[in-house]
Amino acid sequence: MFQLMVRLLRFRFLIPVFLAGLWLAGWPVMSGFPTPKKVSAQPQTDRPRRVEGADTRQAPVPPAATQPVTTVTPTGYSTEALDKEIAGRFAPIFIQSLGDSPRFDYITKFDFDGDWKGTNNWENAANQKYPLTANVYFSLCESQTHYFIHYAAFHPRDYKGGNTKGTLLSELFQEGARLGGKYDPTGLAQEAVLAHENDLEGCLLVIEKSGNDPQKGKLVYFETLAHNKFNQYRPNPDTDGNNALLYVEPKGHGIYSYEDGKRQAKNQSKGEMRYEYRGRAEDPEKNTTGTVGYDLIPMVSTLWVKAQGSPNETYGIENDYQSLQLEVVKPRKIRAQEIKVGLVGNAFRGDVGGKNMARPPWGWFSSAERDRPLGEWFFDPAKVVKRHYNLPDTFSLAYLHHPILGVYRN
Ligand SMILES: [Ca+2]
Ligand SMILES: [Ca+2]
Repeated sequence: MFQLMVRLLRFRFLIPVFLAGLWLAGWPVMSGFPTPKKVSAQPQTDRPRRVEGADTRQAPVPPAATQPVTTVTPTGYSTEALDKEIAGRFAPIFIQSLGDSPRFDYITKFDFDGDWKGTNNWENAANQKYPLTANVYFSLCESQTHYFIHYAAFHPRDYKGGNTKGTLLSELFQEGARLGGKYDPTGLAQEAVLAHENDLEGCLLVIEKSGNDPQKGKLVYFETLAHNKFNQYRPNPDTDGNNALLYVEPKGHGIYSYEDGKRQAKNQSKGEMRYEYRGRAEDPEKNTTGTVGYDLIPMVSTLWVKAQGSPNETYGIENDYQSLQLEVVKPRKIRAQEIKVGLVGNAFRGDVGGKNMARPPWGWFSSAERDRPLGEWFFDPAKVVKRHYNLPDTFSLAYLHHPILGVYRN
């Protein structure tokens, strides 16, 4: 007890520094955007936000297996090229707002610096010898009636709160947490000002199938992730078509549906960059048109593979997802199947502005639905979308293709 008192006294000088930091950061002025074009979804409780990376929940123990457990085989399957083609056909357009440091707002890949180490990305993002070529991650699964495609945009830095000030504040928060202090009773300050190494944000597109020809599919719903909350939308026929038009915040990189108007534009200090899928990864710093072509990278053979066998240089934290219960389409019938996932890395290794602060899509969660199993939005999007949009039973929950979980179309 005496030792604890001594430690607390030793760090008491941080309190005024921390309060001054909050004042410098302009908190609580910085907060998330109201969401445009929202559809009525399930009632959502207004719970305090939490910082990315702070979630330590375990997936609940699923019911007993009804079918033999399938081994997850993350790499190499025969229709990889088809999946990329489908993901390319419906690839969103990202309007990336540019803040004070445009280079840190360019969408790129985790290994932009030639390695899979997470702890040198903050530093290497500032090194001009590494081009931040335009890449977006994707993962596709397919039910009887729909395609579900997750897209994820990586940035080496989340610099909300500033490149220096934000990290200083983050470290003060970490120190506060280490000492057991409750310096942020609302939870809002953490989300508003924390800068950190590595940043992955994204969206989920729902495509209604028309027979087996992906070209005839139609975008019917999409959801985005911003500030630990999933936002639900229906496509706007004037702007979205089959390719959702998305707005990516500067600095913190939360994603929303794009709104034409001043509200989103007021946050950009250096204009914006339009990212369109072109099947090649262009360099925004060599671009003079304001539109840059991006390439798609499958998560299944990159981020997902690296998440097996963590902790490692890419992932600093793992989570035991245990097993999932999904409906899987087998020849001529649908079966409930238990699929073992087990230990998987679920926070990228990073050490600037706090440890392991950014998460891959299976680590994303919504503060509005904290009672749901971690990773459900990624692993079982059919069930989540059916719930969010109150869809009828004609919306299939049975997967015929889910390569991340080792389920492949016949
Ligand atoms: Ca690296
Ligand atoms: Ca972020």
